[in-house]
Amino acid sequence: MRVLILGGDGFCGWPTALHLSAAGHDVTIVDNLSRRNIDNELEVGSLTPIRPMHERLDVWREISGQKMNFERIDIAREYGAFLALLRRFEPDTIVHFAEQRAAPYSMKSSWHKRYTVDNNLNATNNVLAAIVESGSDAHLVHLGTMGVYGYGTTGAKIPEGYLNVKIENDAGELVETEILYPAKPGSIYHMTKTQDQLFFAFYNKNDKIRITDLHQGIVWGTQTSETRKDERLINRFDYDGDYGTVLNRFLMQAAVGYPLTVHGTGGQTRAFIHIQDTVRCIELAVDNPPQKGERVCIFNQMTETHKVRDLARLISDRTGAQIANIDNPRNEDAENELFVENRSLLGLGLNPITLQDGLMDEVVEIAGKYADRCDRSKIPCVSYWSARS
Ligand code: NAD
Ligand code: USQ
Repeated sequence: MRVLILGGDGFCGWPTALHLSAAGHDVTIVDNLSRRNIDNELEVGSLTPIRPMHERLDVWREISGQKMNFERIDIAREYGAFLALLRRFEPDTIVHFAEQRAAPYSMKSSWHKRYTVDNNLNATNNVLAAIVESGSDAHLVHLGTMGVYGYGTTGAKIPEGYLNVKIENDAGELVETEILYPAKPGSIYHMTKTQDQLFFAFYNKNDKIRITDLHQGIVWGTQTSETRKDERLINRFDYDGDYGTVLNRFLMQAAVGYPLTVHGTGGQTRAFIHIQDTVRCIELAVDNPPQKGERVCIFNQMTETHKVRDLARLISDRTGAQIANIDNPRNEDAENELFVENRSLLGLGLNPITLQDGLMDEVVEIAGKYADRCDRSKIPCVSYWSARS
């Protein structure tokens, strides 16, 4: 298949591009390198020494014999260039990662809120509009988030995107219907993902675009079987207070001797998936497109749930790291439960990697190896959801 990877220079996009190329697909990466520019803005960098895009592609060609192309396009702003690429490349599948993905970054200031909304909503709408205008029949696979469902505790399992409800009509009868699960975003970033869902529902109904929306949990780990092949293919590792996600941050903090930064009581329950499973899930989605006319296919892409404090305890017990409970910079429930339906991807053949599989040790090892690249002053999360006096 010809596959376009939008956001293919990023943490999930790069290993996915490698994995799909290794599987024999003809892959072209699109990225505007905004994530690397945000590193410059925040004066921080990936803990791992990621290489420039053209070096990455040259090394991959050298060791695999597979050629991937790269197009530097801002899909939120350069609509004409993206449309021309769709016409030229005629992809069978488009995998869309190209959004600003950090909740703390999206809440830093009004500028960051406006940038995140502008970038993410225009990126998704441009992709959909270009598919229609080019007459493409490409299957769009989008990386969404578990965060669209919110983190309240209902006691019920969160379904895969849709909810059956009964509404009382004027005659007092109960009418059954199906709706998108009510959106409950916890940050401006998560809010853009809830809006993406409406774009997908509309273009799917109006233009019959085939769409798979993967509601992914927090990704942990850094290496996949392809990125491990050569140090120059190494994936990025975000550890700073804006982009670092909780489990990778704790593993890295343990490696450099920094007390684990548990927000509040650590009673927040979240969904997790290892990066190797991320690339496998995307491959499963690419290989199993919906039929023309089928509603948007929504899969919950996660393999396990954990409370933040349990992760901290687990890592502390393994490594001897200290735990520091700090004031929560976010506006979120201090405690929540989370039960998630995830049978679709399991049914397609996903064999989940879990925290017990020894991969945590690999992350600690990598973090230890590159510890001298860590700027400890960038570890605290200083993006606040509400103004502080
Ligand atoms: P990332 O920031 O590392 O990668 C995103 C890539 O998209 C970057 O390389 C960036 O330069 C590019 N990009 C952003 N805006 C663009 C634009 N307008 N035009 C072209 N390229 C653009 O993020 P990631 O962690 O790889 O996440 C990828 C996707 O997966 C995101 O949409 C995110 O919401 C979703 N997701 C990530 C996680 C996670 O834990 N990392 C979890 C759930 C969902
Ligand atoms: N947390 C800590 N200490 C830290 C960092 C985070 O206790 O040092 C807590 C946060 O307060 C939060 C939880 O850990 O309760 C998760 O935070 P996170 O930064 O790991 O994840 P989040 O902001 O939700 O965002 C990440 C990705 C995003 C993706 C989302 C999936 O950055 O792109 O959409 O995970 S999900 O969480 O399922 O919505």
